[in-house]
This record gives sequence, C-alpha cells and structure tokens, in this order.
Amino acid sequence: MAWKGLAVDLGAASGRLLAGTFDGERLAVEEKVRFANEPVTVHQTMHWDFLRLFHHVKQGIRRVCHEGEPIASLGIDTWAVDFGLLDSKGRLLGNPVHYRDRRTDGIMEKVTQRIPRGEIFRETGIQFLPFNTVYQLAALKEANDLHLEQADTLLMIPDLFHYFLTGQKVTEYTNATTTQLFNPVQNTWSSTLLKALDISEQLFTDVVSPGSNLGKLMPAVAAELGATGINVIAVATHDTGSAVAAVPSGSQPSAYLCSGTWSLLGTEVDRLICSERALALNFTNEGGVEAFRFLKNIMGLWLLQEIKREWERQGKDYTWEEMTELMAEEPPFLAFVDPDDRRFLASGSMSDRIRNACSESGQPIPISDGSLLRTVTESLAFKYRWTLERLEELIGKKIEVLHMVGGGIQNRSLCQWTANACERPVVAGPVEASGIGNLLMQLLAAKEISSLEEGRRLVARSFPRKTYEPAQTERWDDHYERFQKVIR
Ligand code: ADP
Ligand code: LRH
Repeated sequence: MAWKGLAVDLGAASGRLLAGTFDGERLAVEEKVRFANEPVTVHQTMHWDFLRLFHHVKQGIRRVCHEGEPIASLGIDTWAVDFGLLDSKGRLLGNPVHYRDRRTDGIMEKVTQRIPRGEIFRETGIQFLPFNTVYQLAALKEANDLHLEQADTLLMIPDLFHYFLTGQKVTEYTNATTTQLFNPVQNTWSSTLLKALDISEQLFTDVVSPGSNLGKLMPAVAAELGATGINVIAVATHDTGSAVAAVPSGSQPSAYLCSGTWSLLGTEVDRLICSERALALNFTNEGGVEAFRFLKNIMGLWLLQEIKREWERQGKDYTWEEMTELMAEEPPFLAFVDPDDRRFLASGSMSDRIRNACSESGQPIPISDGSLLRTVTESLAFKYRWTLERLEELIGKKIEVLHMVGGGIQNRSLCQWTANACERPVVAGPVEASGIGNLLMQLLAAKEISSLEEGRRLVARSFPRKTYEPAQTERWDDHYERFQKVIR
C-alpha cells in the first residue's frame, strides 16, 4: 500500500494542508485545505491567531482521516523566529506576537551596543534581522513583560503545534538556529548570549533533529479527530529549511531562490561562513537537514502582497494573474527601489512608500498600477543578481544555475526577469516546495527513502519544472548600474 502523509505549511500568504502519497516511485501531492493566516492587531500589537490556526489544522486532519485512507504521519512548518510562551501548567500565555510587530523597533541596535555584532555572529552564524527571536525577547525584557516573567517554557510556533498535538515540549533544530540564540557548532543554546541578555536558559527545551518522531497524537486529540495511529514528525520546521530540502539541485554548481513572502537566496555549505565580509553583507548560516543554508533574506513578494492588500481595501480586486499581466504591459526600467529598505518591512501603505523611495532617489515616480508593480518586480530581479554576485564572492565559486521554488514561480515575468538580470538559467519548480520538503522528512523518518539526496531525486521526477533562459541580457546589464545606485 502507498505511504501517505500530511504536510501543514503555514506561510504569510496562506496556510495549507497537503496530502502526500508515495508509491515507491513518485510522490504525488494534493492540496486538501487552504486557509488565511492573517495576523490580528489588538491594542496596536500584531498577533498570531494561533488558536484559529490550530483549529484549521485539526479540521484538516479530521477531513483527511474521514476520507478513509490511513495517514502514517504529519509534519508542521512555519516561518522562523516567532514563538509562544507557556506557563508551568503548559498553558499558552497570550497569543504569540508576529515578527512584523513594531515591538522590536530599535532593540537590535541596543543589543548590539552591549554585545558586538561580530561576537553574536561568530556565536550563532545568524544574520542581523531586527525581528530575530533574540530581539523579540530583549524587547520583552525591556518592557518587563509579565508573560515573560511568568513563563516556564518557550516554544517556537511549529513546536507549539507539536506540543498541543502530542504533549511533547521540544524544539526542532532548523528553527532553533533562527533564534540567533543557538550555537550550531556546540549544538546547544548559547549560554554566552543568554547570560549577557539575562534571559533564563530554563525557558529553552531540548533540541531535536529534523526528522525526529515525536510520537502519536495524544489520545484525546486522536479521539476528537477520529484519527488513530498518526505519528507527528518534527520535520525541518522552518519553512525555508523544508523548501531547500525539496530543491531538486543537480550536479551543476547552483543556488536556490525560495520565492514566497520572502525571497531567500543562497546555497548549501558544510561549514559555517562567519567571515568579516559575510558579517558586513549580513549573510546567514541557518541550520538545515544535512548542511547549513548560507543565504541572504530579500524582502520578496511581501511588497506585492501589501500592494494587493491595499488595493483590495480600495475595492480593486486584481487576481495575481491580472497583476502579472498589468505589469508586463508597462515599459521597462522606469525606476528602482532597494527591496530591503527597512521602511518596507512593516505592514501598511506600501504604494506610497515605494513611490516616495523613487522620488527621494531622484527617479521618475511609478504612477500607474502596472508601473508600480513593474518597479517592484524588476527591483527584486536586480536584487537577486546583486545578492548572487556577493554569494559567489563569499563562497569563492561560480553559480551556474538558479533553482527557484515557492509560490512566486507562478509569476512568470518574475522568473524570466530573474534569469535576464542574473544572466543565468532559472529552473523553476516545485511551487509547494516547503510542503514537499516537509513530506520528504516524513518519508525519511518512515525509512521510505534513505537519504535527502534520494528525496531530491524523487522531487525531480515527481514534479514539473520549467527552465527560463536568460534573454535581453545587455539591456538588463545597462540598467543594473542604475539599480546599484539605489542600494545603500
Ligand atoms: P509564503 O512564503 O507565504 O508561503 P507562497 O510561497 O505561497 O508564500 O507564495 C505566495 C506568493 O506567490 C504570493 O504573494 C504571490 O506573489 C505569488 N503568487 C501566488 N500565486 C500566483 C499566481 N497565480 N501568479 C503570480 N504570482 C502568484
Ligand atoms: C520565510 C521565513 C524566512 C525568515 C522569515 C521570518 O517564510 O521563514 O526564512 O527569515 O520567514
């Protein structure tokens, strides 16, 4: 009988539950449920709607189980850095706060005045993003937050789901590394940083490797859902960890570009790269299934998501396809922004912020809807090139191919323009990379496959890919200089 597992992948664009079936030759994936994953703002704090999401996950499990086929296991992945706090009885203290909340404004700067950036980087290998768990905790400390004082245990969001499903309180490794409080060489939480920040080490649990079996659903949950015998696997619970696990990279030197709410561009390395230059360029070494992900965060399709949301509020309901068509009709290279300008990080009025950035840098202002979208998308393609060039410098290798995965590959212009800007072929696919990587770790845990390499070959033969060859490269090259002037 074919193996069957469930992947829960919670992105900012949506939450989805995918059923994976492996017949020994191919992996087939079917989307069972998709639901909104919208933060809720209360008293100016942006929260996860955690219980609603837990409800969606349970409903999804129930639905699939009622279809009749036995499910071997399930795994949950979400974005990194966010966490929930539990009291000594295991009760959730408040709703977890979303990393885009402004509570961390200015905190990273304060922390790095006390502990030099180089020291934090060498200790953790992790890039400086203002919303890393470490700065969220430092913000709570500074505010004398009552929940932090009462807290007995900190669990990252996927681990919180695991706890509510199985009763096990553990932290999965790939996500633990994103806290910027974990030392991946010693494979322990960093006592040095925790002491320096006066954060109790007792809050943190044991760390388990991706692929660990956390046991079956708790009896009460299994009974509620009519679901028996399902193992819960701590997959690579960081969505980027799962996505990169599913990149069907071949033998050519390649980089990946996970294109969703964020764009994560990098490659896999066996050892941490913590050079001064990597620090200066703010590259990161995130823990992966077998290797480290040496990459850089680029603001990604968040910019388009926020524009879309803004337009919806004004009654303009473009679909993603319509938005892609709109921008393709516009003349190219009107103006550029640095997608990673800090002003774009928080949610709200994205069109104005983009137009202001163009105006401040003395460029024409993209007035029409299409030109606004084109400005953002071309800027992303150029930022990918800029990042790829720095990646090559840091690893001392030429990258021949860029593997693009995630929801963003449905935007064909983005894929083609990325190939043009980077002057390299882009191999796009699969779309649901995080969900598929999640399933691969379940297959590994079940010994249905014996290595990640075998899993990647399975992805390559199971899912279609499309290659975009670079075109009009001279034209793109001419405008790259202009783009570089807007990068600070
Ligand atoms: P997340 O990182 O939140 O999981 P996804 O990988 O689901 O995000 O990617 C979502 C993004 O993919 C959307 O914000 C949108 O920009 C893009 N996208 C999704 N569907 C389409 C489509 N049909 N055409 C073009 N772009 C799309
Ligand atoms: C992508 C992602 C990324 C993190 C960010 C918070 O979804 O997990 O790897 O840096 O969200």
